[in-house]
Amino acid sequence: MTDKCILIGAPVQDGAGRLGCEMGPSAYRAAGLREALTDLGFVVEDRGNVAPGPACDIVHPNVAVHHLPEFHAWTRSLAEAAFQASGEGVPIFLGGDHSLSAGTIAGLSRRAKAESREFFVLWLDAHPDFHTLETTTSGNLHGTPMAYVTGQHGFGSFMPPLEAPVKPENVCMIGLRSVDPAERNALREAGVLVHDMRAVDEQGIAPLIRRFLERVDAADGVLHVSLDVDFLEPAIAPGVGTTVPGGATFREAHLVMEMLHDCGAVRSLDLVELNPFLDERGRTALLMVDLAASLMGRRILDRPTRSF
Ligand code: B3U
Ligand code: MN
Ligand code: MN
Repeated sequence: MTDKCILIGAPVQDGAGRLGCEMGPSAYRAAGLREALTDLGFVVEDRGNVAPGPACDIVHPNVAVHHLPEFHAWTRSLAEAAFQASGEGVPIFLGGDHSLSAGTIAGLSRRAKAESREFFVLWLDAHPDFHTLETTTSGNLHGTPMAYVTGQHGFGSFMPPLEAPVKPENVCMIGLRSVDPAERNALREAGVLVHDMRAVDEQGIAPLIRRFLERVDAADGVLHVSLDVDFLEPAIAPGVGTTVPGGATFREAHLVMEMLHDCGAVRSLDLVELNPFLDERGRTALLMVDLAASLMGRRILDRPTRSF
């Protein structure tokens, strides 16, 4: 990792079913993200919040779909911001609902391609967010970014073209416990590596992560981590619109972050779905900041590096 972290606010909330994620970037700042990273020895540049690109008129035949022009506009501006920042340091995107990852991942994958590096994504979430514009029934576009960035069917004429679609087999999803039938079929057909909470319970989270990181390492790949608040057990992370019981514990989540740091391949991070309106005295924002600090190298005791 470089010694520079770039904070980029992405106050996107149109992809979610309720308001509030727009306040996420401010909550991370108030929770001391910059200070936590500075304490770890990073040079931190806060670029403020990104604005959406120019609006365009697009309507999809699936009448459930809402805020598609906004999704398009955010995806354009975030892809550009991600591409630029990833050439200069480790960008951390402060969400914002998960639709923002359509843009960040599109830009980061383009960066990896420009540098001739294999690109991998670790998706930590209760949901796979693998709906297409045709299969979503809620119409909430935070349920679609992984389908978009892996080039699934039907985005072509509605969304910005992808310069570097992500290979589905380079995506690992962990923490799933709310998967719609259309998503289940599409994940299987696309060949995404998926681990639900049953797999975590049966096998433990460390072996699942380790196996994936060994693949990233063998390919000398670069890794993007997309962390949805609802990956976590709602009892410890209540500040999110879509709580699903049975999430990752405090200890599992920190262990994942520590292993990610030790693998040395992480180049970028999304922190998404924080809804400060639903939080309790900032505790979810503070936990997400602590997890980011673990990923960026905060330790209880020294350990040999590359001990994943
Ligand atoms: N799959 C459902 C629920 C959902 C997806 N992502 C979130 N919720 N946060 C949907 O609406 O697409
Ligand atoms: Mn999500
Ligand atoms: Mn989710």
